[in-house]
Amino acid sequence: MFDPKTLKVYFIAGSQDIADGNLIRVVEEALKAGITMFQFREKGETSKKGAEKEALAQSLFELCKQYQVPFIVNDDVDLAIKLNADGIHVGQDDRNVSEFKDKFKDKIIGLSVANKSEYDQSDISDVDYIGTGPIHSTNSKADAGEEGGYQQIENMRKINQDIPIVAIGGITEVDVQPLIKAGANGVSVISAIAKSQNIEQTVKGFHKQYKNI
Ligand code: TZP
Ligand code: MG
Repeated sequence: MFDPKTLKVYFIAGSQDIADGNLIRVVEEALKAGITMFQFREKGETSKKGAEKEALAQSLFELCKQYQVPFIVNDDVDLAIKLNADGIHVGQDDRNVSEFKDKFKDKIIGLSVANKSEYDQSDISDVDYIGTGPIHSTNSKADAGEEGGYQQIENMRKINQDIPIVAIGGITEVDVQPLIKAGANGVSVISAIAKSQNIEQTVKGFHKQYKNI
């Protein structure tokens, strides 16, 4: 059974998101500080490909195991299967969940669902959580679409009262409480952690926000 608490401080990153490219160091610091899930999202022109990508994924997966934090692969279903990763996250334009769900029976399946029309065209019966955003503007994804604010989460929560929802897009710790009030189960971030000058403080700052809810 998927535990929605793993969505609380969900860190997403690829080497393209790290100033000096040292993703392993950043993920290790984030794990030490208490991230609750990690998604390997190696994307774009400068990203690693092929064997190099696989080796990086393997190293990050091993690190996540040490901290007992689920390791999720973005988009690359074949890589997730090959590594026996803890889960996969796909978007609306990626492979359809129905094509691979049988290979992820005891694993985590995440799907990006931004609005009602995307929700209506998605079969969420095998999906463990949905990612909804962008809440704010973001520099981390070129085609992120229009920002929906906290209302976007409220709208999604009205459509489905049960599905675990993680908010995404330009999120910092000040957003945690309003997003949880709007119906999210957690927050997912790239730059807040990837570009932080003090990863420990940033991750702990996110956790603190959940204390007064
Ligand atoms: N999907 C919607 S917004 C986004 C993704 C992957 C990027 C989130 O990154 P950041 O830096 O936390 O805005
Ligand atoms: Mg995708």
